[in-house]
Amino acid sequence: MESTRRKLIDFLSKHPDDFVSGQALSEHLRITRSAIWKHMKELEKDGYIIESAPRKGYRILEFPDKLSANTIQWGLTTKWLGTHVIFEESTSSTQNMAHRLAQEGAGHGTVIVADEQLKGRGRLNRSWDSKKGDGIWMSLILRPEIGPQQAPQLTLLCAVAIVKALEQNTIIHPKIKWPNDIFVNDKKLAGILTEMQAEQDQIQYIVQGIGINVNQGDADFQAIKGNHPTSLMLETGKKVNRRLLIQQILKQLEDLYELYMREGFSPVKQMWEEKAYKLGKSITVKAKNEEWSAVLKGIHHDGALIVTDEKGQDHILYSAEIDWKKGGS
Ligand code: BTX
Repeated sequence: MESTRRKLIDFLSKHPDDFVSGQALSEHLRITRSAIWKHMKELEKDGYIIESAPRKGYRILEFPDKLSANTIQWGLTTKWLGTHVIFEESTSSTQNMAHRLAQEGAGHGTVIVADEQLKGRGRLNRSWDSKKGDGIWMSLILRPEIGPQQAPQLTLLCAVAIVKALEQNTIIHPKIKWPNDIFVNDKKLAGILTEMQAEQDQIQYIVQGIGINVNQGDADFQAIKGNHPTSLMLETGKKVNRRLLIQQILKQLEDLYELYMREGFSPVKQMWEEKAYKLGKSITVKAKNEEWSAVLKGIHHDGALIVTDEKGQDHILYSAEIDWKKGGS
């Protein structure tokens, strides 16, 4: 049933501006025309707006922004990332769900998406505001064959994939703030939370959380302290379709992940540095209860941050907060 609907969407998507006749659909899918009609009605329940015209057939007028496991999977062009999608209207955190599912054996590439998180979280247990219906709140289960010390590279890889998908889908050109944030016009648009379960030298699984503000307005951000938050709608002036963006992020992520597995971190490092926020600029480093000024130089081959202090000495930082307000440009 579901695979028929998926084929139906795929077929109609290939003719975005034209009507496709009931006869052509029925021949392509090898089902009756009345079965086609019933499937169209089901698609409308999932939020598709379908125009049907006598003697012409059907065409999709609008793809749904409404998220469901089906709408995320239909039209998804990945090979393994998202072959299993779990969708919840509301959950405490997709990270928690992903950990539970991974412990129960969920496979590499499982994707968990929620329309709302009641206890979304960022790094160091900071809270992540996850308003209903307006953002992308999702976690991926990955089982990479890499050492635990390489896991931070996946945060950087994920950030590059998100930026590429945003550039493909919108007019903005976001930047990546090490280690896990996406910024646009000096405001925080998205964050990544990579959590790992490992034993000795082996990763059991990684849960990669992605939070992107999509259609919030200014009023939605009043309770958020710290960096100025922003959304895609605030930056682009129009609503952005979350389903399409999720599909593009998953596709970019899968492609980059495969490149990383084939060629290592080096190509990802290069792409990351091209999109890096404040590269070559003055920043403030906050680490181990100290604050000092430095210039952001780049990332190390293992994903750590390289900064140059005021005496010209390079430092490799594995965990630190970077800020730029006191650091000047
Ligand atoms: P982070 O620790 O870099 O950012 C958390 C900080 O960002 C908060 O302390 C607050 O100042 C600010 N903040 C909170 N909510 C927002 C928001 N919506 N937009 C901008 N700034 C905000 C970043 O952590 C990693 C976030 C990952 C979120 C995803 S959503 C899906 C998955 N599930 C889950 O619980 N977390 C991840």
